[in-house]
Amino acid sequence: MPIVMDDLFSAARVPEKLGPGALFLPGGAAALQEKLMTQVEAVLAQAPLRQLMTPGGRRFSVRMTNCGALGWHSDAAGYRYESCDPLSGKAWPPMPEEWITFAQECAAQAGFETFCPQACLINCYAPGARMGLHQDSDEDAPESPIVSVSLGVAAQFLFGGTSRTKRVRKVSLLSGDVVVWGGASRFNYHGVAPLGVDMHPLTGAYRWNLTFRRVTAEDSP
Ligand code: MD3
Ligand code: FE
Repeated sequence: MPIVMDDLFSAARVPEKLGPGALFLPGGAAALQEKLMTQVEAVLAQAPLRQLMTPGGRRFSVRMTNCGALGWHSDAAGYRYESCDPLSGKAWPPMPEEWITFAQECAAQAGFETFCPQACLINCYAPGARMGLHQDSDEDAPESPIVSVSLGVAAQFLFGGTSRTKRVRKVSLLSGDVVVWGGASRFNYHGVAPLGVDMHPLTGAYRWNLTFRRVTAEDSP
């Protein structure tokens, strides 16, 4: 048998269920990438990227900011969502209406028809930046998925199981890829391998990730 592309590179670039409630939509945001990056720049003008501290006093290698009614924050006091940016004391920039609609369309494709995100966490990876294996458990909306959009330099995403010791699957996330993480996969361990030295026409050496999150129960305001 001849060897084909998929033997050398792992996965076909077609929609795929990565686990229960987890739907990979390769290129799901491909047509929106440039617009999204322009809108990210507008958010940064109001709420610049910052290197947060873990409660244990270590620095995240990823730089972050948020838009939406709530934003994720970390410092010595712990991980939490805040309605104002602790840097400025002002409300986070609003989430663009198109972002909300797009995140809802993605969630609906995975069967989450009532998703209404309150926060968009914006992560920026420079070469070498990484995110260790963790669970996202600072939200009080376990029924709601998280929708993630990757932009720029490709990364190896690590998708683990419900315990830290379960084996992890590596998934390449390219610019424009979308993943919906809900249902029984909502609390799976996950992380991002150190970003390589690479270039992307849209973002230069950087990778951006947008995660759309419900923080309080879906039937709350
Ligand atoms: C799987 N960000 O911000 S997004 C994070 O690429 C985070 O910046 C990564 O993990 C990034 O917390 C990964 C993909 C993601 C987000 C939430 C998940 C995957 C998930 C929740 C459960 C399982
Ligand atoms: Fe996470």
